[in-house]
Amino acid sequence: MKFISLSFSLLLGMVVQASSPIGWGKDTTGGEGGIEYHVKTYHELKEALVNHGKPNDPKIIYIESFINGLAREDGSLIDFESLIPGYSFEKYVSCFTKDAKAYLETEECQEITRLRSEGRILQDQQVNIDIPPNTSIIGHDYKAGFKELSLQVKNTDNIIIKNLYIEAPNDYFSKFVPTDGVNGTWNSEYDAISINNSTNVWIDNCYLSDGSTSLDTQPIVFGQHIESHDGLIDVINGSTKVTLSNNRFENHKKGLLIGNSDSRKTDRDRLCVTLCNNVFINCNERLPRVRFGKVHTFNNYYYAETFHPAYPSYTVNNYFHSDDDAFPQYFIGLGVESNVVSERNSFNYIGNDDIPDSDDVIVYSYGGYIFHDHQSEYNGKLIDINGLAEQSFKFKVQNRIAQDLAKGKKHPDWINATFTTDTFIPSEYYDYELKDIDYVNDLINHVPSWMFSFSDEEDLSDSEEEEDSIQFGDIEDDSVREVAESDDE
Ligand SMILES: *[C@@H]1O[C@H](CO)[C@@H](O)[C@H](O)[C@H]1NC(C)=O
Ligand SMILES: *[C@@H]1O[C@H](CO)[C@@H](O)[C@H](O)[C@H]1NC(C)=O
Ligand SMILES: *[C@@H]1O[C@H](CO)[C@@H](O)[C@H](O)[C@H]1NC(C)=O
Ligand SMILES: *[C@@H]1O[C@H](CO)[C@@H](O)[C@H](O)[C@H]1NC(C)=O
Ligand SMILES: *[C@@H]1O[C@H](CO)[C@@H](O)[C@H](O)[C@H]1NC(C)=O
Ligand SMILES: CC(=O)N[C@H]1CO[C@H](CO)[C@@H](O)[C@@H]1O
Repeated sequence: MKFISLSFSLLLGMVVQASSPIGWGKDTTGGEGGIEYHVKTYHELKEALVNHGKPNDPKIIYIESFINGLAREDGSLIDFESLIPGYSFEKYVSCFTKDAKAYLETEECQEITRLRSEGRILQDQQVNIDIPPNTSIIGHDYKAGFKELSLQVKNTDNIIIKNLYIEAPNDYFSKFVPTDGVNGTWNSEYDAISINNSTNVWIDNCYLSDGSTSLDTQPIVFGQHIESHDGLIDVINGSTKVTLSNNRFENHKKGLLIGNSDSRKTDRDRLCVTLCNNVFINCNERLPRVRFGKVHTFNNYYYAETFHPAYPSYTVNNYFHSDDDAFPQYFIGLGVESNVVSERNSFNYIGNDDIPDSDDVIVYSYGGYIFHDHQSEYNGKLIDINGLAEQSFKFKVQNRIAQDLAKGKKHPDWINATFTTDTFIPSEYYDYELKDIDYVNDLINHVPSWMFSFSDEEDLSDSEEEEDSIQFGDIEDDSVREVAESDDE
């Protein structure tokens, strides 16, 4: 949180929150004109979503507390293990061989597997919450937000989520996959926000992070901290017309996934997403990682460190030196059939003597070859980012040819493709204005706006938008730290 403590005195030039989105999500209106609800508990939130039996009608739900998705109707918190007699996480861990290379298929361990799938269903039911069409969910004061909740923007249309403090939910049934990478990997389910088969979605002015359960607070098992989080925001399965703006993403591994399968050809001509005015701090990868989609990322501020204690960022060039079975970190990931435009972003990557910074953090190709950068900077300098993307694609082609030969696999179609900067042209689809790079570098002092707006409600009502109905309580100088620590309800 060091940026925040540095910058609280800077109130000048507050980012004015537009009342309608820029970019692919421009037609989103959410619950505009609908019934307004004010909710404090998980139960009240679920009731408001039902909207008196008309869930699809417009509704605006103001969140007035830090809602915990583990809360039952009576307010007590659910503990999944206690609901599954005979199961414990320790027993699961003891079902692996000492070298963690294999799961034991003894009768007892098969029973543990069965109990885990029971637990999975319980957690799905508890933490997944479906958002019906025509809904706005808006934080009403600086403590408003969610933890242990997975917002399911699924089979739906026209959704606004804004002004919220959101901690990534934890999977209580994280899975160790010995074959994932050389040393195996902990994998988890539950995204903070999953956008699945949905259209017209705007996520604005939110703060998303691992919060109080950052990776370094988790136990080390099989040589690695248990990664109990999945993505912050996934946009998948035919979803399209999405704008993510004015958000801060911090301290998290898997950021934004746009398209989750190389074989889902129905995602062609979908997955159109705009990212603008966002801040990414110490998020390791997927900012975003794109398959199929037409994605426009402009005026975003990116920052990562090679030496961060919980979320160190390593690339092929400064750490792995090969991408065989490694998981290099990167800002923008170009996957299958992706078409990505990057404009005037500020990419910042800080190294030390052991692991220096390396410009290959900016863009990493997973077989994507359609990319254009226009006027972005790396550590304060204009560099040839298109050249880096081309290099990364060529490197991937070479590696993939070698890997396919070794494994006797068929090459994917992109193996014969030629890198091109001939992308889609965003202005053919919507109007937008590029801000200068100084403005982008200053976003860390302004985004999301409520972190920086203390008790000065004047500032908000002055912004002439419909925001004046929102009351941001008495926010004091250390409000952000308070938000981050108020996790024990
Ligand atoms: C959303 O609300 C609009 C306006 O009330 C309505 O026409 C539309 O059918 C609603 N969408 C869905 C999926 O019900
Ligand atoms: C996708 O969402 C639409 C509503 O927007 C729904 O009609 C359709 O059935 C959904 N598709 C699937 C496979 O669930
Ligand atoms: C795998 O584990 C070994 C031993 O702990 C470690 O030296 C190596 O860096 C790890 N490799 C990766 C890719 O994490
Ligand atoms: C997306 O929605 C489909 C249809 O409801 C479902 O089968 C699938 O599991 C969902 N995907 C994810 C990753 O949640
Ligand atoms: C790539 O091009 C070569 C030579 O034209 C061809 O033999 C091969 O089938 C192509 N591979 C793919 C995956 O398209
Ligand atoms: C639009 C789209 O791709 N929909 C798919 C979402 O996922 C379900 C389940 O996998 C498929 O049946 C749909 O076709």
